Amino acid sequence: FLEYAPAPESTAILNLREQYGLFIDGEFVDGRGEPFQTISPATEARIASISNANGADVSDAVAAARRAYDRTWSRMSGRDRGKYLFRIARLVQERARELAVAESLDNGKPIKESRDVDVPLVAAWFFYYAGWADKLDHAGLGANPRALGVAAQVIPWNFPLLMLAWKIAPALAAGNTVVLKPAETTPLTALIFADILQQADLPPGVVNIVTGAGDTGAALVAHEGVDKVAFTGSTAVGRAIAKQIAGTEKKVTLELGGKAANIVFDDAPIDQAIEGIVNGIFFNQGHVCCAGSRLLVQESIHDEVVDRLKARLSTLRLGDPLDKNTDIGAINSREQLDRIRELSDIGVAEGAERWSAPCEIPENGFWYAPTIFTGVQTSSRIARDEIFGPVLSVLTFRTPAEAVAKANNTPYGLSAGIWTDKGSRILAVADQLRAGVIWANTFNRFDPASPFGGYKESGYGREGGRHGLAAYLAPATGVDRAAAAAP
Ligand code: TXE
Repeated sequence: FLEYAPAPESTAILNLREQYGLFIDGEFVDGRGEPFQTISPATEARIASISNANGADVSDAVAAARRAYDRTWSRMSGRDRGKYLFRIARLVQERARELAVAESLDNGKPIKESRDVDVPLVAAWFFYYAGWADKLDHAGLGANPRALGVAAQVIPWNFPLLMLAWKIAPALAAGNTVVLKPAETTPLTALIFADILQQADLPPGVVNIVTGAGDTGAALVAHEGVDKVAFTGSTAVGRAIAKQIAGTEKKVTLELGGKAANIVFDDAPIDQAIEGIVNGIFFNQGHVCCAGSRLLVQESIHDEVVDRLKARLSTLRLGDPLDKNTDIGAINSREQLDRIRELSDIGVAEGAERWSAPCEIPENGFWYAPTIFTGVQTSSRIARDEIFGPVLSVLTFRTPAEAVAKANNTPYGLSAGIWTDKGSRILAVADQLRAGVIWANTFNRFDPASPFGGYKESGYGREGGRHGLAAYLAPATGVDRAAAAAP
């Protein structure tokens, strides 16, 4: 037998600073608000002090983005913008290890995920949109579409760097400038990314990063100098943002919560399906808006699937996110852990049966063992609310029609999965599902060319692909600025 030898990545590669400033107009500056600490959720140890942007700092950032838009970025050819994006993509690749270690340290996700999934996808997003920068005529909005101007982007903590890439890459390719606010529990990689922007010689003000909590985000979204708002986060905040900007000229895209059904038919390739179910809900500790958090399994194979899931989950290793052997990392914050515990306890109170994988939970930090609920009623909270943690609710169905009805019985509509051997069934079921992204015989696969986004309370607008680019463009009107500015 091979001995299990922990092999943690070292944080020495990070050259961590004691204090991180805001990134405004190409420089790091101190925020005027009270600085806050970012901690490792795996140990609760302090990582660094982070500047807090107040309203005046947000105004400075928006003004810098406006100047950069007027003076440089909107006058530059698409091909030149593309060169900057290619350069950023290559620098992300060169500094991949550092970014992966920083992400796992600050967020709590296993290093093998940040190293093999998050950071490579960040580079892929910049490469993909770099290629679009000089092809905007093909974005589906007719000839010479215009950039919108200054984009305010507010992102969550579950994929800090990847959400940054999803937001910044299409915005810049389309010719917008950006003020981005990372989540307060995970600011670190956005600030290292600012360093990469300096290294890439991106003109000052094209991207500005303001750190802070919800009030910083609210000030940014409300700022009158902003032309476009892109938000990923909770449905509650998404709703508040939509209300706040209703009646203004700002454009908005919202990517909110989810409660995806992962539908497993009795003819599914079962080994593959078990891995897909595990990946669907336990990837990134279930902090995934498109997580397959409701398993809909055909009644005849329910017991077999549940037994096999329990056996598989018993082999997962929970622990140090920087250990390359870790499968399940830390929950991102105490608040999120409390939310998961509360909903999980409600599940028990509502009569479902809870089973948790036999993990040793570290003494410090925020942890939750992979958990499965069986005997779940469709009306129960754990079948309806987004838990956003490593908790799977198992429900059953008998016929494809019942599977579709149950899958759609949710206020959300972000994603879904279908597992079956029959191609015709995949197409028939997919046609009836109200979900923006549908995977067949796989789950949680992402590609920059695929549009991602939801129906119903999962928000509106699409990120990724041509649709994600179009979300940062308007059809040409009057004088063609790009042509007028060209030499
Ligand atoms: O989200 P918030 P939280 C869901 C998930 C989770 C729940 C709460 O169910 O349990 O939301 O998470 C900024 N104006 N998702 O509280 O508050 C905030 O600073 C402008 C799903 O962390 O929505 C952060 O940068 N911005 C989700 C970002 O919004 C505001 C990902 C998200 O935080 C603001 C995260 C305001 N009034 C949570 N208030 C997904 N779709 O992937 C807060 N923010």
